Amino acid sequence: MSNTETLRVSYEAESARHWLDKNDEVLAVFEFGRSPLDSLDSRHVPVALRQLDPESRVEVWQCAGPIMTGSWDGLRFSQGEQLTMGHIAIDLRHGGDMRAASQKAYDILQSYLQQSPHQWPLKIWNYIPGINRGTGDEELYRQFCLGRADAVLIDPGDRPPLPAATAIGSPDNEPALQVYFLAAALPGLDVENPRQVSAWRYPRQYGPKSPLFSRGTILRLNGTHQFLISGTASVVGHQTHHENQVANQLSESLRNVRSLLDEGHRLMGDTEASLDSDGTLKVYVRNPDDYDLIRATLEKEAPAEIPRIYLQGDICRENLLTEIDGIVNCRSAR
Ligand code: 3EB
Repeated sequence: MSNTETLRVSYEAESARHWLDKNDEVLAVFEFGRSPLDSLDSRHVPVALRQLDPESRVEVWQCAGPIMTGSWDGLRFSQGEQLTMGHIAIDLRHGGDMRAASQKAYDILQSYLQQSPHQWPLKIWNYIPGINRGTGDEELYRQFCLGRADAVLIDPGDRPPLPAATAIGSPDNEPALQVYFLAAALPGLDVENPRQVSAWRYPRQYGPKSPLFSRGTILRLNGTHQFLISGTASVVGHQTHHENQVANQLSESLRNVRSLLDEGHRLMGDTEASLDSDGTLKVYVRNPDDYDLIRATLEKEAPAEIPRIYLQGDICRENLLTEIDGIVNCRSAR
C-alpha cells in the first residue's frame, strides 16, 4: 500500500538521518542497537535492541502530514493528521527502582495523551533493561508491570479499549527504560486470542499485577484496517509451551499470530488480515546463537514476501526464547 491513507511501515537500508531529512510524511524513524537516550529529534527513536540480520535496517513510519513535533515533560512526540507517535526514555541511573520508573513513564504517557487530539494509544512498545534480573516478584519485568498498574487509570474488568503491547528486555547495561506508542483519535478494536488467556487475567503465579494489554488492536483509518499485533510468544492458555525448544516456540508463536488474525476476521466479518508484503514482522531472539534456526523456521512457515527483522532481546519469562510482533494490513474478505 503506497497511499497516504494508512500508516506505512517499512524497513529501509538508508540511515536514520536520510529518512529524518526526507519529507514531511515521516512520522518516526527507529534505529536499532542505540540507546534511547541518544534521540536526535522528536521523530528519531533509537532502540537499544541490536539487529541480528547481516544487513542493518531502520524502521520508518509514514502517514499523512503535515507532521508537527514537540515534547511534553520529557516525552517526545510527532503528530500527523490522524496519528501520533510518542516516545519516553527514563534514565534508570537517576535513582528510583524499575517500578517507580515504569510508573513515571506511564504517568507521563497518560498526561500527554489526555491533552492530545489523538488520545487513544493503539499499541505501546516497552523495552526494559535486564528484564529477567531479580527473582520471584522482584524480577524487573514484574516490577515493571507493578509500576504500569500503579499508573494506569483503567480497570481491565470494565473491558475498556486496551492497547496492544510488546514488552522485551534490552541489554543489562542499557541505562534507560524505553516506552513508545502509536495513538489515534479513535480507539482501536481489541482482539483477544482464543488460544490464550487474556493477559490481564493471568493467574497470580506470573506476578502480583497482571500485564495490561490486548493481544491485538485494529486501527481503522480512511476505510482501511491495520492489525497491530502484540508481542506473541509460545504461550497457550497461560502456560509456556516447548520449554528449551526454540524452533517449536517460534512455530507456536506463529500459530498464535494466525489464531489472533483469524479471530479478528471472525469479529469484523468483512475484513481479513494477512501476512503479505504490505506488513512487517519483528522477531525477538533471546540467544543470538538461535538466529539461524529461528530464521530458517520462519522462512519455512511464514510467507516469504512479508518483510521482517530479527532483534536480540530477552523475553519477559525466563523460559521463553523468542517472540514475534508486527503490523499487518487487512483487505476485504468479500
Ligand atoms: C505473554 O504472552 C508474553 O507486558 O506488555 C507480551 C506482550 C508479553 C506484552 C506486556 C508482555 C507484554 O504474556 C509477554
